[in-house]
Amino acid sequence: MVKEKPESVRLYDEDGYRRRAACICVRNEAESEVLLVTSSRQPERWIVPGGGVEPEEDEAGAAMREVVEEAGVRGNLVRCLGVFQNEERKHRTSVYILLVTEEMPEWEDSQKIGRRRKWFPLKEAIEELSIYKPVQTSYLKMLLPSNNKLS
Ligand code: U71
Ligand code: MG
Repeated sequence: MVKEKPESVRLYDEDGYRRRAACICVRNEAESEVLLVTSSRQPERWIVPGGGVEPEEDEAGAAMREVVEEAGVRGNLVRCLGVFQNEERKHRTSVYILLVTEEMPEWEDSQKIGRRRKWFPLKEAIEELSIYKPVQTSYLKMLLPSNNKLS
């Protein structure tokens, strides 16, 4: 299912949920620091960079494109954490871990809308998101060491 919006095209899955993709950008293999960006509409709030999947791209490609546009970083995809549903906003986001190798000094959204980026210790990022972004909070929590260890 395809629906036009002013600047881009929104794609929907078979259940009518908008398809999104996002990257949890990590600074090192310990995954102890993550990169958040400011919200487009409320620049004092921090969010996980991501956005709508566009025609003729897959979820992983969309996730990497979105972080280039919104956060100005590139890197290597480490793994997919899963697909996370936001029942209130009716979208589903495929979430990847991206190990960042390059931070561009300027990027599309820094120039267009003054979007900022900042590294947060994982626990602080979870605190930042917990009020306004419960679904993003849920996938960041999957990186906590207590959810991660084999033993
Ligand atoms: C916004 C909508 C919006 C979404 C947008 C959300 O523009 P953006 O990339 O920063 O993200 O704003 P946010 O998360 O930065 O505060 O939320 P809002 O509460 O301001 O309405 O997300 P949601 O309400 O659907 O959760 O989605 P649409 O449907 O208004 O476009 O843009 P998104 O999903 O990231 O898409 P893209 O491709 O523009 O980055
Ligand atoms: Mg977005």
